[in-house]
Amino acid sequence: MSHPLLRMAIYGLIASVIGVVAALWIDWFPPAAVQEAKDIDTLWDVLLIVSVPIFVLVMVVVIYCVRAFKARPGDMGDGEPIHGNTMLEVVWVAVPFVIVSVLAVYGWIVLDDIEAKKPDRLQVEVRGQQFIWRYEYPNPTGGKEKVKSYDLVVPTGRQVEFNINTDDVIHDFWIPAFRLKIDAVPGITTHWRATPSEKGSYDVLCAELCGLGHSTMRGSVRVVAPEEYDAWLSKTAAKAAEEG
Ligand SMILES: [Cu+2]
Repeated sequence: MSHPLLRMAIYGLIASVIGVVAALWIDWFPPAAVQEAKDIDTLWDVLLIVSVPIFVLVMVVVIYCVRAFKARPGDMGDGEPIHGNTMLEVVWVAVPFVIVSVLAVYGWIVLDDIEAKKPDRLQVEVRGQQFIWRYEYPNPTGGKEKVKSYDLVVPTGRQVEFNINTDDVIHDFWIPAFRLKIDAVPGITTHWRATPSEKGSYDVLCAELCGLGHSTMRGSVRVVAPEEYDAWLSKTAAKAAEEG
């Protein structure tokens, strides 16, 4: 029990267990509103489970070294010369390499999975401008003219593809309840896809500092039943036609 390595291992284990439990207990995200959220939240939990013990390991070694090797009062001598430890260096390069590689592959698989395009997906154009979001929907009558609105309304059970543009500076289209965000960059169109599953109203935010009004660049998305979406779209299209 008195061997420093054993003590460090025991303290580290206890701190890791407490840290992982605390990290998993925290509600990091708002309630989820899309099917993809489950995989994303699981990925997040796995990252926490892997990274908390690594943080604890580093802190335990640092705290131990600070306590065990601090200079005694009046000790003006240099530390012992060290020539390195090849085995240790191989281990501390190889282990992180394996951990990061495995997590990268896992993250890539999840991203590939949730981004898979569904053939019947709904295309919604998103345009950012200082300091508001605008949206364009496919015309319900099949016409070329898009239906424009400042409201974001999407149906449940159907993949939505957001095609994101900006009229001025860089913004970032973020719906925390959908777990996804991407920059709106002048001159290019960026995308993300999600399948709304829970009816309700959720925040839409700009996640890129875009000017003085950045903090006011927020709105909401309404997730509704497919029939309600169709009715809303027809009404909005009719109103737009009326106004010319
Ligand atoms: Cu913005």
